[in-house]
Amino acid sequence: MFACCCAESDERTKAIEKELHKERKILRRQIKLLLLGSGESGKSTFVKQMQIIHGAGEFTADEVRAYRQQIYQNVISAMRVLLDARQKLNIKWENPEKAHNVNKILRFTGTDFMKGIDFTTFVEVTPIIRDFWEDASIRKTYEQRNLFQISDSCQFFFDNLGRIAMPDFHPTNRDILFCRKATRGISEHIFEINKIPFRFIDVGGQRSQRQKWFQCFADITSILFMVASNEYDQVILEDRRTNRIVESRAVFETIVNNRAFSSVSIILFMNKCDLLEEKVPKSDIRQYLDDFTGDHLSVRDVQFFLVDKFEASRKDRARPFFYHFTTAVNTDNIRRVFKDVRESILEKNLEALMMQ
Ligand SMILES: Nc1nc2c(ncn2[C@@H]2O[C@H](COP(=O)(O)OP(=O)(O)O)[C@@H](O)[C@H]2O)c(=O)[nH]1
Ligand SMILES: [Mg+2]
Repeated sequence: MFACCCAESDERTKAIEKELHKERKILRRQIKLLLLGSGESGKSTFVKQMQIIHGAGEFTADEVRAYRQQIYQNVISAMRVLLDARQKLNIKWENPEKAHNVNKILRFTGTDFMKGIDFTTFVEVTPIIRDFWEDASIRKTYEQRNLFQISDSCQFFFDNLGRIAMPDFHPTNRDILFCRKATRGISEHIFEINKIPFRFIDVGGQRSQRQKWFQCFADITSILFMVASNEYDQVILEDRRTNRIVESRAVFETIVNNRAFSSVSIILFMNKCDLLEEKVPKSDIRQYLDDFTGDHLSVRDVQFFLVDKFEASRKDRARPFFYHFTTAVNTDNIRRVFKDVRESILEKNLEALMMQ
């Protein structure tokens, strides 16, 4: 009886070992990519692109419905910010009559946004929002947006207001890519690409969220570090004082020099190239980063200055350094860049597997 029991447990052990071996094999093959970078750099937008390129290609009906509400929220809260900023910057109304409608927008509170804005509420205020957006004083305020905190995507939504306010508005992938929703906590997304599971870990980027980052540090294949390259003339939301590039570089410095990542490849994404191109001719980088050298009107010079600035924060200069210039809302751009990234990651992973 004793022997029989042993044989049985032997069988079981073997089965468990086989199972474990299989799991380990899958885990070893799995690529785990951690997206890091400060708030609004484009991490979640990058994950949306993965869903479009390597996932279902579109968003589920529930997701689309939620994004529709979130877009209403984006529009109203951006106009709230503009109205508030106009007053603080003391920009005179071109037409003082407009002041009568201000409270119809300012009355929306954080609780309204939490509960969600429904269609009826949204269409009620759409004509007022359109009227404000066409107003010269609000445009003047918007021109000075580096002085206050407003989402980069608001112009896209204001310019598409007629379509968004239609009863049958169905957000397209493009609308969803532009939609802003701050990430809280950690979310994981798995896409199988050519039979290899890619696990993307998206985290909140603001200061209060960053202590959660270390929970995701085990078994990382690569870190994709996002930087909004257009934010050189802006300060961070958290303290409204620190230059956004200075903050982002400081975060990069702690990640890139962290011993836990000595064998992890870190790839820098200099994102928001489209917005950088618009900004460079209008806003002189030398006013904000006085160590700038080169032609301040050249987008290329600004881009390489920023890359050098991040690269210089690395203590181990012998490690390879990878970077890409990206526009995360552009699907073709991300498809091309991620193909490159994927190939280099797989190559490195294969080398690591062979060494085991
Ligand atoms: N124009 C433009 N907008 C971008 C780009 N990348 C991200 N955004 C927008 O910037 C906002 C913040 O992006 P998000 O992915 O939420 O940043 P996260 O905080 O790093 O996750 C969203 O409204 C995006 O649509 C880009 O390359 N170009
Ligand atoms: Mg996010």
